[in-house]
Amino acid sequence: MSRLVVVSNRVTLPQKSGDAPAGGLAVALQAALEERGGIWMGWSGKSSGAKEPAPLAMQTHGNITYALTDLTKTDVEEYYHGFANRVLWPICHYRLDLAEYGRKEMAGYFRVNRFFAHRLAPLLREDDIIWVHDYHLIPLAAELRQMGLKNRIGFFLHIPWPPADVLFTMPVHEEIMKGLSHYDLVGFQTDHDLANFAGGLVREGIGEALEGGKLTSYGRTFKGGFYPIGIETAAFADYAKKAATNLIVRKAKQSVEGRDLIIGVDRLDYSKGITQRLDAFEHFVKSNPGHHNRVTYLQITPKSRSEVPEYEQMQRTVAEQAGRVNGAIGTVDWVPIRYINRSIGRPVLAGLYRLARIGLVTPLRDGMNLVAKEYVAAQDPENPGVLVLSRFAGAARELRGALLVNPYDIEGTANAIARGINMPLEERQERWGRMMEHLLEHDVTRWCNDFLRDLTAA
Ligand code: ADQ
Repeated sequence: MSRLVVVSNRVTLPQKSGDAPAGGLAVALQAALEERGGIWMGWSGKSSGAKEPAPLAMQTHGNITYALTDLTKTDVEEYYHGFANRVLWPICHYRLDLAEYGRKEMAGYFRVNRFFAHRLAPLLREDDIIWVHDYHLIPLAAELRQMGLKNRIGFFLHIPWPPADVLFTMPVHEEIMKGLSHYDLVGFQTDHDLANFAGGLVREGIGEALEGGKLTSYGRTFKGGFYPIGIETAAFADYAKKAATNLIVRKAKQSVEGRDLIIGVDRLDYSKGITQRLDAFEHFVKSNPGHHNRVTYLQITPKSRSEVPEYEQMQRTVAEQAGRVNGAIGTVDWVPIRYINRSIGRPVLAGLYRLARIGLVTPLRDGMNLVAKEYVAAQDPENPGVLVLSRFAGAARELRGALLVNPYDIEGTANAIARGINMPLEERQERWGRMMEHLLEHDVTRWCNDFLRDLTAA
């Protein structure tokens, strides 16, 4: 079996004893690397003012070597905050209005990808299989090919791929599409993202979709596929079951005694639709007086990307909105919204999902959304809760037992909350059973194996 080399913007180092367990994606990639032997390369998260970052820092654990590179401050500003998070992220989430193009940032993005390629190449063997992750590193294969590398290289995009009319507003869209044609396999979360990508190639007159999932553009033939990412379903269900004895989960349970809990868990990001969701909750309470003082909405949202102005602004907006709604509908003995800005370990998170009667997952656009899957996996089969899910999350194409909503439709989402809270046990069990069966079969290990199987065969 060939050695596997994973490249991603950030690397998850192995857990030390006593650490909270890592997320499913990291665990699955580490397992694949351990089995085949391999390297995981990425940015260390550190930056310095030096012109040239320090040499790669290498750590070997078992069969895996972790290769971490620092970046310069300018690199981080231009490549990471600049182009990746202020151009590609909004464009891929259909937010043309938030994209900020700058020549400097675009150049920085391609420069850092070249830098990654130069740091990676000396570590590679001829028959290594290389798996590149996500929007930060789209041009990496082109840079490696330029250096003469013939290895099999696959790419997986964790976020959505937009339709041509959205993508083409980006000045360097052609270079980005060209970058993808240097891979042997390009994987998306859903058939919809793949169709958008193939449609863009055809629209621009630079490529064609052939039989058997093959695509051709810029004189290269490569494979396009969709691989909906899963979670560590069985392990997560187990955390949830065992969490009943956890002190934090017990305290949370006590504190919502006699009320239905609604839970939202998201990184603070405009794509997650948090403000629309708070509006929908407020509308639900106002239009269902019978539920006054009978529901608690817990929104757990660790801050992210605070260096980007839109995110900093959003932190203020959401906090103010939660305060305003609590002021408007709360009473002396009822705080309707609990808004928490911290990260929570997976076993406790699983326990909190299990306490919640409704999992409210309403992104405006999301590649997949793992929270939706975690919420389902955490439920008690005897008394499962209801998933209210945005139709614009990749997960909506799989989780057919959810109540699907349009997150822009505040009243529609409020109605779905009401329907979920009033749903009879039998219907909840039937819907949950269908989703859980799917999640057990399509877990993150299967996702990883499916992608690697197709990459090996590509
Ligand atoms: P994200 O945008 O980060 O991922 P998501 O899929 O929901 O979105 O994953 C978030 C993860 O962070 C979940 O595992 C969740 O449990 C965890 N998390 C969120 N808030 C937390 C908190 N307060 N404490 C602890 N953990 C928390 C990107 C894409 C998604 C895609 C994934 C994987 O945007 O669409 O599903 O990658 O491919």
